[in-house]
Amino acid sequence: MKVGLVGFAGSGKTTVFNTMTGLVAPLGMGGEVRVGTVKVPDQRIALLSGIFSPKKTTYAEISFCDIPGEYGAEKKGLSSKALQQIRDQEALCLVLRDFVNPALPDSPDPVAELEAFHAECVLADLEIIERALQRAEKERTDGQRLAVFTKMKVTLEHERPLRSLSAKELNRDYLQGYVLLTDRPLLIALNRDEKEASAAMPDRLAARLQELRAGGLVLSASVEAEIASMAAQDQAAFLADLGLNESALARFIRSAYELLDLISFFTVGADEVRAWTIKRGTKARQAAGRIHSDLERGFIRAEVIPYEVFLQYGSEQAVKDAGRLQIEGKDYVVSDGDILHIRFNV
Ligand SMILES: Nc1nc2c(ncn2[C@@H]2O[C@H](COP(=O)(O)OP(=O)(O)O)[C@@H](O)[C@H]2O)c(=O)[nH]1
Ligand SMILES: [Mg+2]
Repeated sequence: MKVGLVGFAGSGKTTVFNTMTGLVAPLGMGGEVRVGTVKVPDQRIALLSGIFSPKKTTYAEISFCDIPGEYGAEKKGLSSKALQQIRDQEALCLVLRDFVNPALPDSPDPVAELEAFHAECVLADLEIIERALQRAEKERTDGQRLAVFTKMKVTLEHERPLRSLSAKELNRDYLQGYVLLTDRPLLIALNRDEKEASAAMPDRLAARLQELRAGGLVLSASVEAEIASMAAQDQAAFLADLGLNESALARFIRSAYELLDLISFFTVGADEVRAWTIKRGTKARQAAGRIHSDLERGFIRAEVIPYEVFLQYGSEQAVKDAGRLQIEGKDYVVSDGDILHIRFNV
């Protein structure tokens, strides 16, 4: 999964980036685009790896891209350079400043920052949609295409994000090739002062996030970045001191999976124990395609052991002996934690 960190200069994007990736990119205004990748911690993979002792253990990965923002009279969060970077990102994480930054003249106002960012994204999308509509009208494209773009235009004119439209309301097949900001899944990181790190998201902000169909989490990036640089055994104690029981990375990953409706399935064996990330609702055949296109093309059946069942019996053989191995066809909907073995023939 690729996540782009966006927001105004001085909101703490690079600090969040360092927290998440364990890297030490320099802080301060401006800065360069940076990418860092982290493994998605998963106890289930750790345990399976312990049982199979494979040559290789592969966790799912998230890559973070630190996209510099701007700050100034116009309060522009997105430079044209930033817009280009966003093209590649599957989800955006907007970092909002809720702490006093001595380098900036005004006091924190995260709600205002959110509104400014949203307004900017709506305008950018509207520009694209209006141009596409003009072209479609000139070329007398089919009515369906016109209807899709008109629907989007009206939605944006009401300052609503495109992500608020369901798949039923909006046929996104027509949107391929367009970079639409308000259609990207959005996660808000409310970046706070250390003292407030464990306090809940304010109601007003939480309500607004719901309207915008965005996910949210609260963190104190500068403290978390410090924790991330500590030895593992000291980290838990520091988190507890702050009234937290989980690192920002762990919470971030959970929120992002929820927001994007992602789950994991596993493949196991002597060669490799591996986690694969898919959308909830993915069927066995498409899931097989994540592993290799041959497995999708020549799919015969999936042998499935839910993780809990595997734990209960301790080995694949014991699961089979107990008659608990599930034999599933191409339309089986994969569940979170399924251990899959794909039978195929090409
Ligand atoms: N008090 C406090 N300061 C922070 C926090 N996060 C970042 N900062 C400080 O804010 C300044 C700007 O942070 P930076 O990550 O460079 O912001 P960016 O411009 O969005 O990348 C730095 O001096 C950070 O140390 C936070 O959670 N609390
Ligand atoms: Mg920065």
